[in-house]
Amino acid sequence: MKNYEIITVPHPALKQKAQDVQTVDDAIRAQMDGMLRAMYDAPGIGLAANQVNLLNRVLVMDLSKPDKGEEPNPICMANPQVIYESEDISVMEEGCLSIPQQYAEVERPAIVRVRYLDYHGKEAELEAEGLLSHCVQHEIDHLNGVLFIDYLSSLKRNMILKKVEKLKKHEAL
Ligand code: GNR
Ligand code: NI
Repeated sequence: MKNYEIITVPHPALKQKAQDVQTVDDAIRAQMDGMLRAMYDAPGIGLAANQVNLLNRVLVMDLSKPDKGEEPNPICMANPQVIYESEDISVMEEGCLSIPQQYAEVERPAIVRVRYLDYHGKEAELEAEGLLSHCVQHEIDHLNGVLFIDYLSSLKRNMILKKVEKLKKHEAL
């Protein structure tokens, strides 16, 4: 399995729009496996292709808590599309593996329904609320070149970008 490195801001791939995959073949499945590995290692609850410098519309998530003895519950998506979003808004503190150690409250539709191709290339749907809803929207944003800091004021965004720059200098992230 390939070892994927997670890129951090200001890498240009994080600002680019990823392209649909044609079919979920063995190469895409290998990518999903490698992304899950990178996500579990980080650790994080989601990862989008842009974050490993690949510009196809693939994302992975797992909200299980292995430290609490829970079984893994990986969710792999290709070509995800939001087909419903609630009027209701949810506010939650978000973080991002590509913006290390920075957190901010983000407002999103509380409930979304997403249509996608699963690990086997089969069409599937997921209705999400709570943390899963924030996570899947955060990952789909990545595929569109959007980061959670893009929802903040430019003052807050620039503060966060400067903090990450400092972190990278001091810890060689
Ligand atoms: O690990 C992650 N946690 C998280 C928390 C709240 C909302 C979204 C996320 S996704 C993030 C991993 C990541 O950067 N995915 O792109
Ligand atoms: Ni992220």
